[in-house]
Amino acid sequence: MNEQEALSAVKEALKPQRYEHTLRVTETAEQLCHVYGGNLQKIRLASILHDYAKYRSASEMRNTVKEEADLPDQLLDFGDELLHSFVGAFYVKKELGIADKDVLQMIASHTTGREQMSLEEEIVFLADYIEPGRTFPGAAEARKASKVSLEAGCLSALSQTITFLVSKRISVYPDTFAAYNYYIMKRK
Ligand code: DGI
Ligand code: FE
Ligand code: FE
Repeated sequence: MNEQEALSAVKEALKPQRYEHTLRVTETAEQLCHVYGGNLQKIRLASILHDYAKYRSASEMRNTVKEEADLPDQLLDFGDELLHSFVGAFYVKKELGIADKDVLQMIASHTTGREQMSLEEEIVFLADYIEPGRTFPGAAEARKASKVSLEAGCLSALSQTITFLVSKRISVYPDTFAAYNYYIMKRK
């Protein structure tokens, strides 16, 4: 599947606002790639497809998790908001025929992050958080940190996500904590 085909597929799957977000994530990821390196073609394809499952119903995604051995059952115990990343990678493979493991991994980890993300995963994870349409308090801090290093950017995004979830008394997925700890321990 080439970029144009991926763009048509997501345009069909997403609402206009979400499609615009997707384009901004792709542009932001490309800019990060120019600074930090990585495979631009894979980064762009994963960015285009990262929110492919955003509007699938929670019940459909939960059923997919139950049926697919590759998707961890513990996903069912955390908020349905995070399902679209893990399940999205599965749908993109099954429905769009994307076989590239690096691209699928970038989609799967874009919401929670994880320990030892690849350079490309870090870029998509961060671009999703700092794209210019993100106006929440804290996006500016993460943008600033992203100019220092990819690790600093990811740490900023992760710590702010955890703080946000805790303030709303929402459960935090273990990968999110693991990613946060990973970047804290990697510092200095
Ligand atoms: O899909 P986007 O809106 O572009 O952004 P995203 O993929 O980062 O999804 C954001 C949502 O995911 C938001 O509702 C918070 C939720 N989320 C992120 N990390 C976690 C989480 N929810 C839970 N329960 N646990 C997490 O660790
Ligand atoms: Fe998302
Ligand atoms: Fe997104």
